[in-house]
Amino acid sequence: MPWAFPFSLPIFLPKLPMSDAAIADPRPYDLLIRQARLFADPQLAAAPQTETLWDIGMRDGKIAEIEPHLPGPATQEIDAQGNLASPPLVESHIHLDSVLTAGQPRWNQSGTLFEGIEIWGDRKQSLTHEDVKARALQALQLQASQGVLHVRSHVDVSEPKLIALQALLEVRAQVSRWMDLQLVAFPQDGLYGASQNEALLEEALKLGADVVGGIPHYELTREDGVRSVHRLFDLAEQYDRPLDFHCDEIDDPQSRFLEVVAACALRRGMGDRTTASHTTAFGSYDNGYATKLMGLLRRARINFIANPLINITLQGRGDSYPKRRGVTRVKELWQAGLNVSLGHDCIQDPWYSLGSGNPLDVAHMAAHVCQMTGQAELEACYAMVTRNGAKTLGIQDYGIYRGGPANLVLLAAPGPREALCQRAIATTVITRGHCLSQTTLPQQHWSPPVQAF
Ligand code: 17E
Ligand code: FE2
Repeated sequence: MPWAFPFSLPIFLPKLPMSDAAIADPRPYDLLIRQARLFADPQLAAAPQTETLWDIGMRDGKIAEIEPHLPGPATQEIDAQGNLASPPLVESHIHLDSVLTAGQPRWNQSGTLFEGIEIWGDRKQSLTHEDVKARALQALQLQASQGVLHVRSHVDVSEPKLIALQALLEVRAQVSRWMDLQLVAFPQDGLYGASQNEALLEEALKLGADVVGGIPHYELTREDGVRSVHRLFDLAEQYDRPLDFHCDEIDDPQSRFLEVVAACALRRGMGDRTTASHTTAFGSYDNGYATKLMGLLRRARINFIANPLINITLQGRGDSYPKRRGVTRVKELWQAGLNVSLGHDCIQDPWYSLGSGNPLDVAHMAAHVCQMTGQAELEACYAMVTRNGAKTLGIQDYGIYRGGPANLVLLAAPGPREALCQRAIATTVITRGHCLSQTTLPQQHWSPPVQAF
């Protein structure tokens, strides 16, 4: 049961004719979506229901009714024309402080993580509050217009003035009416890479960072890496925050910090609040060790985030042929029933000069790199940019159900496979019952020649 949903939400049961709630509240709906296709499970399970189309009435930022036909009236109506109404897309891993800086001050020639960290080290010398805010807002708007309403961003806190963090705390407040943004205090240069970094990370937590970050594979020694994991779990307990590590993002099969993270999570009972991001070395471990590790992961039940767009390009740069794919064992983790989501990681920055901000691009790449092309596998890839991300981010009220938050995206596709295939346009994005973004489909005029020349 790879897509079992471990926390329960109210079950959406259509009622006919009209429900008590509709009779009890005679006010017009603020927004009424007509003729939408819905997932059979409000939390998004496998396939959408194919037969019935639904009207979704929204009032006061909540979903008031879901029925095959709602009489209205409504202040605003949108015809979904049989397309999919999906819970919002979830961006579970991005670096908003570095977005849209590709080529500044220079391009990444080797294409490696390490050259990226060096270039970012130079670029962050010239960070300003306004620079970070403007780029982050542009990226969030780009993502929201493509259906993303929940974002977890890492913020480099190994910069002595914490400029990026201060700016992103303001951005978090500024977007809070339409976007749910979490900030991870991420020590890019290592918790022990410079003497002030540990104190800076703690300061970031005091200032309001939501999540404790780490990068054990980049610490100066293996011992420092292990020590950093223990220290970060201590801080997470002290400040009551979840954890999200950049973990084993390297081709080195000897990089084994995932076992340290999983063991700490298991011993402290923090599995569902712990996330291992990237874990690309897991794709390089031999099967003997990987099998033993999988047993620990099943017990620890931590969350995983893969970033296939980035890691298919960053990793394997030292290989000739055969060349590794550099992505963690997504399919096997999913088959083991563990929670895996997918992140964009970068939008045009020192690590990746491409990036549209669309999670459907990420899921599309995962389907290829992880060879998840069967029907259920494609639906799983879709779940990895929606509800699995919501679980990692700890979002309690995720899904389209009566009484739930009026957050959804209409995609120009009838189901998840088609959405991935076409990277379907998000024609309407609704946040808290408000229509945040609408995109019209491109018009094509097709006119074959009437005679051969
Ligand atoms: N920093 C890091 O350590 N790894 C990454 N993939 C990015 C930033 C984007
Ligand atoms: Fe990352």
